[in-house]
Amino acid sequence: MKPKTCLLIGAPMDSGKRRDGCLMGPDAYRTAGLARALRDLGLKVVDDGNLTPASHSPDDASGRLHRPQETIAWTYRLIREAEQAMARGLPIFLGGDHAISLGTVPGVAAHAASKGRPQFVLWLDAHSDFHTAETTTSGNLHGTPLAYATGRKGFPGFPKVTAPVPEENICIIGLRSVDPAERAMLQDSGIHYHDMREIDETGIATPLSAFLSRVEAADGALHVSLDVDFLDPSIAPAVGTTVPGGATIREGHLAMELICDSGRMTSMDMVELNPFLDERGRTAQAMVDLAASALGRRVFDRPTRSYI
Ligand code: 6HN
Ligand code: MN
Ligand code: MN
Ligand code: MN
Repeated sequence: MKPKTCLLIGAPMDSGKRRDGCLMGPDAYRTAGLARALRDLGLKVVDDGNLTPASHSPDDASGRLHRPQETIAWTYRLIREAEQAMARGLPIFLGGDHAISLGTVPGVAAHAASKGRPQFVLWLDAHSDFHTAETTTSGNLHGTPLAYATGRKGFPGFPKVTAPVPEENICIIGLRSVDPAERAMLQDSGIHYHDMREIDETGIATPLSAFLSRVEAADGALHVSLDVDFLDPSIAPAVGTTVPGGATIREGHLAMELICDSGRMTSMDMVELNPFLDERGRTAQAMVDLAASALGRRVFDRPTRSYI
């Protein structure tokens, strides 16, 4: 069998929030040995280098939103790159802040739609990122990509989302910081969401396996969006939006191992790493190790099992 080709696509986007540093993310993953870790698994790895945003007019500091023009320009560029990359392999988008998903998710979903395949999204995050550009109270657009990908209104100036992801095809796991407007919209949506209390009570395998079974049953494509702050800050300090009470390193790996076993993952984001806040690279390393688990690293092979 031909080895799977993983495409490393750097998106050093830093405009989705006010604290600078995520632009160093892609190179921190490279320094932590992402390509080597994946090649050691027998995968083919192509590093596409780093993207730049489309040309755009300069942002000024007057508006409610933080750097909207730059973010829109990145969104245009990433939608196109993501759609094209899907024809070449399994793209791993190296953020950059989570605003990169304004482009990556609609881009991969457009590709799936062109193949007549349903797109699913797994959002591993302390936050739901379900604001629109109109409901955000912080003005930080990294808090909005999931709403945009579902085709919600409230994103003036952004490209039209041609293949909105159906809400029922989205699962969020890891929640522990959700703003009031997001909560109201989530509760009113078809999205499957699981907070850390639920993970404490049932374990992470229960909701994740149920979701992966639905992806399988629909023969869907699966995009995994992994925010550093899904993990507990004690093991992943290099993120601007730490929230205590996150996933343990084993919960993170079990999630990745189940994703790998499902054989469904077709694209991935690794987002919000701020290497400026890291401690001797340990957060970058933890994220690289998780990506390796998602793509096949394990101690023992296990017989394929059915979920639920
Ligand atoms: N992230 N809900 C907060 C906001 O500013 O809208 C936090 C967003 C965090 C964004 O997780 O990528
Ligand atoms: Mn996020
Ligand atoms: Mn987050
Ligand atoms: Mn559910």
